[in-house]
Amino acid sequence: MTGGDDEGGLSSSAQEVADARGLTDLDIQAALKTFVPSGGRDEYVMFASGGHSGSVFAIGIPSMRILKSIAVFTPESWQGYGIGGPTEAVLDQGNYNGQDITWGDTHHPALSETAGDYDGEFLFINDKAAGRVAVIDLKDFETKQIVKNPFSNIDHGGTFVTPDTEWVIEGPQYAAPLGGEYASLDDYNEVYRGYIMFWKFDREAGRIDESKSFGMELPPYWQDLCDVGKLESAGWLFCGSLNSERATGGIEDGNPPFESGVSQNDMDYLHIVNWEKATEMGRNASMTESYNGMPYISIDTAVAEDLLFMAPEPKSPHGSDVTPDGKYVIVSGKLDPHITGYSFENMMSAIDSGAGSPDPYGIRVLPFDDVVVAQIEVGLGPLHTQFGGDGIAYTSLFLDNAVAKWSFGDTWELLETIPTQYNVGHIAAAEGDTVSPDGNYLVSLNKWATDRFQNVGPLLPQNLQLLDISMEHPQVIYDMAMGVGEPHYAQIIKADKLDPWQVYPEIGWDPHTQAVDPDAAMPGQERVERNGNNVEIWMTAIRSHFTPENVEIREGDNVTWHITNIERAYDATHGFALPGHNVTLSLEPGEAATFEFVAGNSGVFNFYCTEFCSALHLEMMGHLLVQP
Ligand code: CUK
Ligand code: CUA
Repeated sequence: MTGGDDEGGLSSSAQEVADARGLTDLDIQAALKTFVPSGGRDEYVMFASGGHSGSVFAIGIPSMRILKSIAVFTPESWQGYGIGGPTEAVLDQGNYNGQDITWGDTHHPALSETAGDYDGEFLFINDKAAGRVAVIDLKDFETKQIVKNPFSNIDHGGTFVTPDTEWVIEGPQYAAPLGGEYASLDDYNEVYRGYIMFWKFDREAGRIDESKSFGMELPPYWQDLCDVGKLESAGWLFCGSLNSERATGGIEDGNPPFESGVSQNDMDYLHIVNWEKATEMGRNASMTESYNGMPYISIDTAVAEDLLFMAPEPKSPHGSDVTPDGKYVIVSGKLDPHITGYSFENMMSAIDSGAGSPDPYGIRVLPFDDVVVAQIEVGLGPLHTQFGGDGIAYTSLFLDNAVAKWSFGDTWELLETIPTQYNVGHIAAAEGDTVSPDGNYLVSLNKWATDRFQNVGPLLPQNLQLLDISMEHPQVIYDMAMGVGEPHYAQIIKADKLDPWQVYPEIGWDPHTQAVDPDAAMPGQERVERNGNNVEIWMTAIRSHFTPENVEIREGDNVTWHITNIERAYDATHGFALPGHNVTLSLEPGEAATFEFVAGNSGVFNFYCTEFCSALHLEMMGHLLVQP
């Protein structure tokens, strides 16, 4: 608080501001908790998926300011991502069926972990729309790799990582025949499947190694959110599912619509997978099948090798979340007002004792009563659970517009519900998926904003609400309009665990290889070389000119253009826009890029710098002259 004359109050001038703006005492407290002074820093960074924007957003906490959008599956001109420059090759990795895929639906970001704790090095994100996973390097907050699930064109339950990030796991969702090939819905039970992918992560290379990755076949139950075990449950993973009915829809033919067809049974199946054991055989040709060169473990092998078990879970579950101590898996049923707590220890005893009976695919379903330790009625529409440390958990209540706070471990009970506005999907707690959550902030990622913001037309932003959960009775302390994409999940990392570069380490840096590009244009070596119809250009950029400034070529030339920002100053980014050729680059200090094109049209094209980099930024331009 600003020093006031009256005990504990605001100084008269601050009080005048509060009075003039009609702020209550709670408003003032919320403002003081979330205000970060000019030039100050946030304590945490939240990485929120951007839904069908195909991006990821880095957001400061507690200020709730967007610090950066990270283009992943969708081209973004501001970052020069996927528009003419070298990052087109990153996007192209995700193409399939002979099509350029230029959008994605990001759902579940996963920060890399070391010993179950976020280490701030990498971020992984899935694309539900195409069954893809991307790797973002947190050295420069840029997307480095996209891998395509060879078995499935859709995913959902990932990404999540094993406690030391040896594996990035991509969980499935809607079932389809292997590789997305055709099969009639009449053959649903026999042919349609889910495929969970185990992507091997090579931390040294900063890439997923497809040659060491594999999949596992699962029944067509619509696997949903997954989480990986930790500490006591290390080596195992858990995925909910929501269509044990194996409904195939067809409202147009008089069948029950999916919304009721997949919700007729009282129980669905929590999938319990021994991932550690699976990784021992995932690349073993005698233990696996293969599709398009990628091995996968069949259901039969998974059953025979004790890799896959199930437990019943109440109606239409959504989230499956492992407690920080690894002892329990928490499941929320969308159509069940309870959270259900499963004990990992009990699962292991049930597995060892041989209890349970097989599902139609021969997978042993453990008896519900043997593995469940508690059920708490928390409210309507429970979806996702997060943890606050010390046996405290929070579950989003979509239908109740609230977050339930409850305790687990010694006593399982509902403590209170905290209203949020409105229709909360995921929630994210500070360091919430680690072995030691911080218990101070929680963000409610609300699907509907309705009446919370200025009307900006019929497409509304989402409403991200920051809650102070260190209070005895947690409260919303900030509403952030998320007007650039619908976040599904988010993870929140302590800001001081992130250590990104300020500028690229050396001049001529290729962010794709994270090394100096041997072909990079270097200061003093700028030139244009012609070899027949092939023209190669080495250009540098520094405040406030390109060298060379004018480039003369001929129609039909094959052009290879290298350009390097040779600045060493913090924040001295230059853009490079080449009108008429669909090229836009963002060149951060030190960064080198190469792009190629065929000079299709004669004419004069004014290229220019798109970042207002200096007082003479407008002079930072040049001519591409293409002779007829
Ligand atoms: S899902 Cu979106 S609210 Cu994709 Cu994690 Cu639950
Ligand atoms: Cu460089 Cu503007």
